[in-house]
Amino acid sequence: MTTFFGNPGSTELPFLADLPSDFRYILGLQEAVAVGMADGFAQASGLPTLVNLHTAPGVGNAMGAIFNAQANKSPLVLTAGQQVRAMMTLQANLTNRDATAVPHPFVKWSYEPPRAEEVPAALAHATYMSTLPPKGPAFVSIPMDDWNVEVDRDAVNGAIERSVTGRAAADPAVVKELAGRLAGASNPVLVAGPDIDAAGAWDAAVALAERQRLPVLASPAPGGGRIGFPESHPNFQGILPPAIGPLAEALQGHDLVLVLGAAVFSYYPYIPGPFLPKGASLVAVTSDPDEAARAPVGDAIVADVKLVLEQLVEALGEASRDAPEPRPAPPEPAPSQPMSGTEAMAALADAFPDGGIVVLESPSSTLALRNQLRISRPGSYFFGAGGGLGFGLAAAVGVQLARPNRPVACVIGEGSAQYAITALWSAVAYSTPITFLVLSNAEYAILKWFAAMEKVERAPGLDLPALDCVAIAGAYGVRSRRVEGREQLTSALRKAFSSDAPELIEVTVAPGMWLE
Ligand SMILES: Cc1ncc(C[n+]2csc(CCOP(=O)(O)OP(=O)(O)O)c2C)c(N)n1
Repeated sequence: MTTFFGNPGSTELPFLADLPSDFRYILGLQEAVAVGMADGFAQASGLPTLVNLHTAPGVGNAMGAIFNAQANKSPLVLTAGQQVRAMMTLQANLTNRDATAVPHPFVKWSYEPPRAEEVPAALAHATYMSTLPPKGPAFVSIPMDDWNVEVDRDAVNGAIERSVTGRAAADPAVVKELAGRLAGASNPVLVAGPDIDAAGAWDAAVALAERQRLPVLASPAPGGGRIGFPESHPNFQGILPPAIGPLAEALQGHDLVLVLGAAVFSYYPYIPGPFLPKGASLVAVTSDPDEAARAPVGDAIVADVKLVLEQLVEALGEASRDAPEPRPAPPEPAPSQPMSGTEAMAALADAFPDGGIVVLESPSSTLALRNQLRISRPGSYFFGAGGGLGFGLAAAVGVQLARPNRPVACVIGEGSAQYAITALWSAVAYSTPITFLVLSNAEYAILKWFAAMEKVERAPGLDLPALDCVAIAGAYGVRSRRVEGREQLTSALRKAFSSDAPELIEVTVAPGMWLE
């Protein structure tokens, strides 16, 4: 936890005094950015990550990002400064009188130690809580005078120098039964979810799919922050739609649906229908007891998805059923002026470097990116599962800090970019050579799409004329340029990917939704 994030105030300064030289403090200019950067860092590194916020207003500013971190199952240790203990009861300026209540319900645990001597143990507790499944944020409020109190090292070492692990295997009898169901099914399908990536289980998922000749679908794009299966693999068949009726429709013909590392399901919008096609049954494997409990249909096994996959691979032989037909390559998008989101994503695919990582927050082009890019390496895709805008720009900085040797592309709508725009400053300050690709369509395209579906007419506030991201980025010190057309875009992207500084490219895309 030697890299940590924050935005300081007077109540946090004692914590920051005399940092050891091997600690790195990453400053975010607004708390949504500090937490978003930490979220990206925690997910890309797999490590618990500390964020220090400024008492009540700092935590308040961060709430949307904390919600996202919970949805992303990001192991964040959130701390906030607090007034000195001697002035808390009289509620001196900056006192957060109900500090532990503020971050609820988006944290797993929230605490203010009753004595300074217990701060180390509380931080250890929060750290272990954040990393136990389901991973997520935990919070500690720390009165500012606690940092100068001497503690007995022996007394706190017991709480700190421990290992606490939470990877649990499933009951072997349950896995055996599941293996039997899979072997006996006539047309099973695997649904790959984000926790396969977080658990490091790509190889095991591929082994199971290949051995059992399973078609594989990705869990719905919203609600799934990571990719759990190589999208160019011949068994991969596409992404499930997120609404109830269409999702069941997409599973038509399958008698067993095996969901790995995803909730069942993160539905939206509301299009009612049966949860499963007739004759189908479902089994979900998840490390999250709440996901298991709240599913509207199917059985669930609460366990580490990688361990269960490995147990299944061991229990099952080669299936004799036919492997699925590989899906065709993405269609070449028709050129248009301005280009479509699909064409922009095709340009990104042309320029995309080996080992590249995408951080995505471009609502109208989410599916276009998935279909055109077909990401096929683990740890290469991060999307805000909670749906709160502001994740993308900030998380990209954290991802790049955690993965300094991999090229990172942040693909973002010009509307979405505004929610955490000051992350551009951090990108420059900490020399993260991110390629920011801003898709500019002068509107909130996805909301217009929703408005049509919800039969909402004449809603105000859905147009974004005259937003100039090149000028904004320039003010934060990011080299930036506007391009038009696929050729210019591809060449600008290639240059940006090979640059050792952050670069921003803004491209005009046509209004509308891009699903292919
Ligand atoms: C914090 C937050 N506020 C508002 C929204 C609602 N919202 C969802 S998508 C969207 C528009 C995004 O615009 P842009 O990034 O330009 O993408 P486009 O839809 O045009 O592709 C908004 C405002 C949200 N998801 N999160």
